[in-house]
Amino acid sequence: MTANDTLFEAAKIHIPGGVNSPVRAFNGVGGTPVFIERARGSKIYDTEGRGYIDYIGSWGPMILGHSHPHVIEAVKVAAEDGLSFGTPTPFETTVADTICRIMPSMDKVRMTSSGTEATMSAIRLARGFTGRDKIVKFEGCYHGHSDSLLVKAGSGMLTLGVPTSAGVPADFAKHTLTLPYNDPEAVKACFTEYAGQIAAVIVEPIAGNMNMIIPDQAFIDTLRSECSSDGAVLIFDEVMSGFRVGLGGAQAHFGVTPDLTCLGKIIGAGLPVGAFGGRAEIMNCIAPLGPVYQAGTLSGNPLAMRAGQAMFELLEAPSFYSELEGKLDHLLGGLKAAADKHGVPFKTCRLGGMFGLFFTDGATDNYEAVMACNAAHFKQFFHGMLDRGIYLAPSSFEAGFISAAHTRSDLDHTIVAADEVFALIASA
Ligand code: HOZ
Repeated sequence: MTANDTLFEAAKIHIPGGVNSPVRAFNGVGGTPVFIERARGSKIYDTEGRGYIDYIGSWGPMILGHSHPHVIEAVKVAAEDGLSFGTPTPFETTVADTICRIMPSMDKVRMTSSGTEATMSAIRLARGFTGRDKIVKFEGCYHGHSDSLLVKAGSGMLTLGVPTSAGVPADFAKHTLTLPYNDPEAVKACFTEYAGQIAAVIVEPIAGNMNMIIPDQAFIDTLRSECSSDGAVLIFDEVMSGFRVGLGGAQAHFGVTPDLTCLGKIIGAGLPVGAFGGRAEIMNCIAPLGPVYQAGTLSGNPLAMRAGQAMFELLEAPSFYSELEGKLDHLLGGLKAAADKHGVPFKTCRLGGMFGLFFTDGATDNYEAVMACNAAHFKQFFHGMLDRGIYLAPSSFEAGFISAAHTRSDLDHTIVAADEVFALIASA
């Protein structure tokens, strides 16, 4: 038994499954999760000091790379000033101003402690604003783990093969209408059937919880037009795509203005935080201004706010995102060439610093297509890469992330490792 195995056995005694979030458990790929002790730049290190080139980046927020000195300094200064006050702070205002400037769809924004709280609160707000109960979500999209959103969900739910959770009362789930992703006709038909009853449509405008899908412009445009004509609230869940696919997120990419936007861990540079914001008319319905209650002692935590503001200062550098894209073009081009060399069906996609890997030569544009990818090839690829010091998400349903700290040498090392692993897959 390795030292890492021993850690996992110890963790399982008092932590269900040994993990505090299911996608960490390696259920989708088999084997023992690697216990990480520290991280710097593009790398994370296990308890025996072995380094891995990290393409998860704490599921998105480490866009500058781990332990970036500018962010760490901000956190150190903030920690000296106190960890939590439960009062307003000037730092919340600074971050709110920054977010609303970068994403002009938001007149106002409310901080939370996680993306789950952001989406849960946005749904409640949409229901309170419209006086309607039904919400629309899409198959394979994951919006955190509040009850009404755990229906046909992605991420860990897909990894575990249980897209609808036990413990969600049928009375809650009956208000959630689930439609196929990237299908404008299904959206139109739903609004015809449920005209005047839909409070909100919530969508990952770039899906990152069923691998990565960049939907058609027509799908996003249809969401906007149907919500506008029916009086429903359009909610973009940009917990994964926000500030990752580009500074202005998916809404800037598509040129579509949602009514509400949900953000997550990236706005605290990796510290626990989330946010939701949007049109003033809707946001003014939240307590203390309006009747929709929403609260949190740790919301807008001063460490998270000061870390986030430090990160935003660097994200706004003119070439920040084009450099990420250049790195991903090199990486994904190299992976694709290696797969082709060995005859392994393989495709990639990317936007900004976010990417998807698909073991298929078929379609990759909706939930069914992703489910049809070769899961056995992914497992072999994941473990082969892990053995070679490359850390990918332990599920074929999660998007990958690159950071500003990834070097050309990291990328080339990854391509060389992939070449070896594709050769093994081809010979199996
Ligand atoms: N599901 C998120 C990533 N797609 C966060 C990871 C988690 O659930 O722990």
